[in-house]
Amino acid sequence: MVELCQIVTRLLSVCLLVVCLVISVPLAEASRVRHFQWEVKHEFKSPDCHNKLVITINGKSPGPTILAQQNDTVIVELKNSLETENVAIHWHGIRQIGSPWSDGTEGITQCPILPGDTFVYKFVVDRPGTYMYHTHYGMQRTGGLYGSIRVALPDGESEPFSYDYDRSIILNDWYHKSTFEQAAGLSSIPIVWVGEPQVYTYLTLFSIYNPN
Ligand SMILES: [Cu+2]
Repeated sequence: MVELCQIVTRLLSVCLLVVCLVISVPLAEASRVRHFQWEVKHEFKSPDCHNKLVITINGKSPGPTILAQQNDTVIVELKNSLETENVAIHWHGIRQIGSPWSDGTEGITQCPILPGDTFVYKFVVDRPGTYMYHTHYGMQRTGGLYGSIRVALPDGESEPFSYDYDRSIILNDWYHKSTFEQAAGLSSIPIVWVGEPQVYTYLTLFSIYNPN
């Protein structure tokens, strides 16, 4: 009788293990790794027909949109090709659970990325939504170093509302004076103000969301 009990107990354990494996395999496959290689550099651009020095990611400002699904791992290999400036990117709204060193708050969670250096950011996007990333060094945001992160629900899940399309818009003040002139002016005594932005809403539309 005791032996029978042991056999039944072992069989139940094996069954439980199989059930756990069957459940966990699809969960593990559901999240993906989204790998990006970015190069940050200065380039002359004229988004409003006025040529000026802009900070780009892979030739673009705003930078590329990160498209992912909930629980995906995002890896960004960031090369700093600015000639004389450090850089760090903060992923605004991403909780960085278990990855505080990828938060991008230069001087707090990481050393700045020096010119010529590459740093690898790796984090999980654990909540769906639209987020922003931006530089966390000096006044580089005014120079155009930012972009969007869009995290969709996992496959098979849908939002509790309906809509016809989904687009993101980034608005930013756009100054014709350089970030260096602004920074030097703001820290001067008396203060030197470069004036109001030449374009109040620097607008970028992204296409209909398709993370796959
Ligand atoms: Cu922020």
